Amino acid sequence: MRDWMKMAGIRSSEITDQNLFKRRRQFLQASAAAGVTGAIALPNSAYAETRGEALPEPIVKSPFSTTDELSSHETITTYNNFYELGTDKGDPARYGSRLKTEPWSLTIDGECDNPGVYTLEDILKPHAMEERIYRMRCVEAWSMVIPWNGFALADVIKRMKPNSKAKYVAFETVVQDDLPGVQRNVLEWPYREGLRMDEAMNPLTMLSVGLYGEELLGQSGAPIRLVVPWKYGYKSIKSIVRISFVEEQPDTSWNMSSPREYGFYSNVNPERSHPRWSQAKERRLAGSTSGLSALFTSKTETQFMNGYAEQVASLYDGMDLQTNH
Ligand SMILES: Nc1nc2c(c(=O)[nH]1)N[C@H]1C(S)=C(S)[C@@H](COP(=O)(O)O)O[C@H]1N2
Ligand SMILES: [Mo]
Repeated sequence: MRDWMKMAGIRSSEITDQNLFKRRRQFLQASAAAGVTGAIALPNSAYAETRGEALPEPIVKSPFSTTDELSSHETITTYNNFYELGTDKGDPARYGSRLKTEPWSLTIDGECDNPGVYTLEDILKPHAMEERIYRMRCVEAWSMVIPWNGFALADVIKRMKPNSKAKYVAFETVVQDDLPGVQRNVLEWPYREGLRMDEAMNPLTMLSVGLYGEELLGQSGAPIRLVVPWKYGYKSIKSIVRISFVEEQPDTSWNMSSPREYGFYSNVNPERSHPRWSQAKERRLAGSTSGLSALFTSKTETQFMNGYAEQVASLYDGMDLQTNH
């Protein structure tokens, strides 16, 4: 393994996967050109195969969108973190179709007047579909610009009528035992996340059901996930089956596994280094840069709260953001 790979935090297995992936695609393209059909079992990671169903119109464009250059659909759906599907960046795309998303229900419980088990339809129906182009920043120092489709989490929370004891919102991901990452105990399942009530109610916080006008694929957290653009990527929990209104700060997966590295707040902060990676800079995986070629692009400065400070910094007035990281 070469030093620049180590410095970039890349495992050799990822390189192998990326190469394999490219070769598989070339093979598929070649066999398509040669008119070979049906006889071969297509690998799950075949990018051309994996497109979500088109979302119904209208999709309203949000004023919260950035004008930064978009990441490509291919980059967004083939370079992912979703540990239930495996720990390599290519695993979520490879195994995404194994995630069973129909039927899907969401349990809403805890301190609210309208708890219950809701179907995905129940949750989506009253809300206008938006497109919001957000910068997303992973703690591993790469970032993407993603055209999400969905709506404000606040709109769903209001319908559930949380009571005065509801100080936090806790989220859980589905646990499907046959998923390759779930079988290995890399994290304690279910994957858990949480927000303080005012963070959850902030208009930037969204529930997403699609991207680029298409339903989410398994690797992106189908059928419904959280998107919190001013926090590190791991707060944006995928494939949500439970939302709970709670009085105490909830446990979160990464904080449980490594509290020194991952705090509850997880606001993007270039001035607070993660013990293993500086957070001052990032590699933007946008335009023509894909996951692997981005290693050769230069890093850009990471912005405080990922550039969303104007909208959200006041939520943390008076808090020490080094301690409350
Ligand atoms: N359930 C679940 N949600 C998850 C993760 C995960 O492993 N499991 N990974 C997180 C991390 S570390 C990141 S960076 C983002 C990546 O989202 P993306 O693959 O859509 O870019 O998903 C987050 N949500
Ligand atoms: Mo991440």
